[in-house]
Amino acid sequence: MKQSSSSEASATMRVDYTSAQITGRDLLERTTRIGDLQAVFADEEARLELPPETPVYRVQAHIPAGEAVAGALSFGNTVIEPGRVGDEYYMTRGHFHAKRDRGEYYLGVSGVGALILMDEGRRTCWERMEPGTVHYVPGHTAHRVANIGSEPVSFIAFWSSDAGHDYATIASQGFSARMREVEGEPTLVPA
Ligand code: PAN
Ligand code: ZN
Repeated sequence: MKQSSSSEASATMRVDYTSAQITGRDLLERTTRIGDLQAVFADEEARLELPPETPVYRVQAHIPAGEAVAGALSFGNTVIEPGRVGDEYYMTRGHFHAKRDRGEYYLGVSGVGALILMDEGRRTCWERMEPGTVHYVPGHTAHRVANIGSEPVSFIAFWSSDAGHDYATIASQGFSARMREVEGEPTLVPA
């Protein structure tokens, strides 16, 4: 009788590296629309002029161990449509991780994006995201992505399952700078 065995198991998930679309089971999916983004963009009047059902970004997430297990990893995608609210590019809501020391990787898949990073001293910088770029979001750093191109922006993210998302701090204090179109160029403008 054999003491041990080995066998090939097939991967249960796949990623399309042209669109970041994930297929497989146990995927959470969420679409965030203009109507969900109250007070996120500077020009609230311009936001209210857009149809509230307009999709801004969608996320797929695979969190196999749930969100409470230290050491477990999750991954997902984000696809942000091109567009602007006033002169500010469509972007994600943005957050700190609730467990502040948890970092994250973002991998650019399609389109041209701006990863906006803000540390706890409210120092803000940005990195251009393009197909193939790799971005490390350190702990203690708020992060959001703006679509600064004319095609959808997509990226894949990997994070600690127990990181948690603190949206409240950004909702009350915002980022210290915003990605706006200034003279035709994406520009990080102090808020
Ligand atoms: C990402 C983000 C995703 C959507 O998966 O959750 O880009 O952005 P908001 O969560 O700010 O709406 C991530 O950073 N996870 O930790
Ligand atoms: Zn995050």
